[in-house]
Amino acid sequence: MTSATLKIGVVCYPTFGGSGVVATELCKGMAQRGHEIHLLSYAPPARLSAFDKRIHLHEVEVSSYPLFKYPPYDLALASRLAEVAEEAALDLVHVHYAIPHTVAALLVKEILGRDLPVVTTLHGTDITVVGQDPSYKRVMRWALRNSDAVTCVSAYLEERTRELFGLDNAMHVIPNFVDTERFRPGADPAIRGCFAKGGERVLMHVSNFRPVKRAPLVVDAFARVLESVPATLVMVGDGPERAACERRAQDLRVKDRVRFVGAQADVQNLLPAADLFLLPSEFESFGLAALEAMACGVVPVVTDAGGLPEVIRDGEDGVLIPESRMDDMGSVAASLLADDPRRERMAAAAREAAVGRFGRDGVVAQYEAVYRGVLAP
Ligand code: GMT
Repeated sequence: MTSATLKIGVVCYPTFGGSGVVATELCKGMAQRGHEIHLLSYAPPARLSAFDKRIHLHEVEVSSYPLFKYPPYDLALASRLAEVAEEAALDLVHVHYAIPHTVAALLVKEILGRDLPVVTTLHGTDITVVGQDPSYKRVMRWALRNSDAVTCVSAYLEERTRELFGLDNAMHVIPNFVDTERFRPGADPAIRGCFAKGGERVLMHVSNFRPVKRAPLVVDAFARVLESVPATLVMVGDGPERAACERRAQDLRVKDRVRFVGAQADVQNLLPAADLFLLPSEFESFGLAALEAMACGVVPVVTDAGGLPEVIRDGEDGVLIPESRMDDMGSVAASLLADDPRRERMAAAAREAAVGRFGRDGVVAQYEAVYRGVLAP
């Protein structure tokens, strides 16, 4: 069964959040290995840009009814997944982000009454934030115990999962990955020129602006940088804290130096235009956006928290700032910008790390091994 083509059902969120990005990139990687993918989501995933004959998209529609204050997405997903599993004769289902995807997939297994292995990939907030909510915790524990395999995107997340859910099942740590052909150094002069008209430095932040990202701290750090280095800050993405960032930029009188470009599907074209990437998150189970920056040869300056130290080696291919010194993010960034040879050395090491440790093919192969494992008699 090692070389047989697999029919894989994949469930994910379609948004720009990391779990949707990883799921979509993994679909592309699996399709390239010849597998047939059936991707279910409530909208086309943001990163699914080009047509691929091996990737079949199935949108999940949730109908509303006057009685439903909360339309049951999980049931609509389970119904659609059951149809697809039957019609396409799926071999297994891989869900990204446990809530509510794992429960829907386990329900389908019951509905079909046949062995349909369920692989759950935990991404972070499904364990550390949402999963801790008493409204979901017991169901989450059951879902994780009943998955045929559970994978975590970092050793940190595996440890947190064990600790928070008291699990003793085997879990696989499989890091996130980046397509280093698409994400590569070399800024488009037109894009760089549009951010740095007068040759100033470019700092960038990419996120969904959720509170855990602490995006307003990026603006604080940038204001500090401006005290000694002419620069532009590019804020990519959108979400609940974007307005707070805009206000902060106004209050600190740096608004004319900050560009809010909103959510972008082709971040691989923007990232190479940056000199530094700032991510002051409270924690990250992995920090995919930082890895994508590294692949583009952009030095990440991030919080020393969660799984980030598994991605970035402090002082070698990026900078990890301890929580107690977050106020120093601006001065750390300014000193890197003032020392080009050091920054360039780190940028080259960052690219090398992305290619060597987090390249797509090696990681996709690890997921395939998990699939083969759950299918083994
Ligand atoms: O918080 C986000 O950025 C979204 C979230 C998701 O699941 O969509 O991201 C989590 O998963 C990413 C992909 O595995 C990781 O790179 C992020 O670190 C993780 N976010 C957090 O842990 C806060």
